[in-house]
Amino acid sequence: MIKGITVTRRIRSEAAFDRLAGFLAALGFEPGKSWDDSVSKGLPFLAPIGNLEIVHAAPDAARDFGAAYEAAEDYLTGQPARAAHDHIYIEVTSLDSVRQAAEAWLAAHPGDEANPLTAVTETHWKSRLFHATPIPGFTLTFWEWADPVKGKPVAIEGDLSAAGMRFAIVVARWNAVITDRLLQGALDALHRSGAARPDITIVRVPGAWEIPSAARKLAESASIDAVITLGVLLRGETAHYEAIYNEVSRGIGQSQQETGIPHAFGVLTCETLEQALDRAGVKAGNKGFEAAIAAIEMVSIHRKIPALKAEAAR
Ligand code: DLZ
Repeated sequence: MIKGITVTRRIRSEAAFDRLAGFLAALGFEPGKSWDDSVSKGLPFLAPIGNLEIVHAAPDAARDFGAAYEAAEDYLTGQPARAAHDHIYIEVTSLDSVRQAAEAWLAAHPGDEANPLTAVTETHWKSRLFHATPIPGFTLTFWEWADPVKGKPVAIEGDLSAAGMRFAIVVARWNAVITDRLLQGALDALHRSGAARPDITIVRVPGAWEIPSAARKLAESASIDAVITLGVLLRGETAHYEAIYNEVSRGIGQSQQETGIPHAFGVLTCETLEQALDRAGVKAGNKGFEAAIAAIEMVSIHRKIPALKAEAAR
């Protein structure tokens, strides 16, 4: 099985070796495990992705590579490089920042190369590049795609605008001193994100145990886009705490899965009242606010996924 690729370059003087190592480290390469024996020494520089690419190019393909490339020699033989692509390409993000870092390093460490850095130029393959020659005869090409998301997975993410979305908030009355704060946090998030008052239905239930049943009824009503569940279970004060908690979380999860309506989970499980207060806006954020934001994001994601499917089908 193929496991990895190592490209080696023999650097003739130790001073040049050290200079190159400093340059590569300054540009963000992660140094690998070095070795040193009586004959030679080596220092790998790692990149997250590597590949072996074979290239066939027309004789004038050197046009993209410019004077620095033309001057480059084969590192092993010291002879002029023969093929335009016999070269190390380093793909980067933020090419201009990498060039700035290279320029700063080369200014601070002047070497023998008169023009160690070329300007950034565009290529015929929809990318931009520059060449760096930190030691004579050793040119590296740094490049990036002109389209910054090319080749990268584009994540689908929900927007945080709640305008036009309908929400139900199911809130337990048990431990109301806490759940009221969770409710205020959730309403704050919804209103700040653009939800309209008539689009928010609040349902109060006796305790956390009753949340799944009300949530399910609302989710099945076809009149809402997401349910936000709010409650507090205190371990010290709740008989059969584990059993109640398991059933509440299972019921909310089941309702979400079986109805397809997003259910945000804002049921706190705490050791003490003080801990619950901290999570309801005193010290550790407001979990009601966070649950409402999650609900908005999930509605947005649900709306985007069918649109993507339709786009893919076209
Ligand atoms: C009974 C009970 C207990 C002991 N503790 C809590 C709690 O910490 N948090 C909560 O939301 N509800 C609690 N309840 C009430 C139950 O959830 C339920 O409302 C009642 O058992 C009635 O079915």
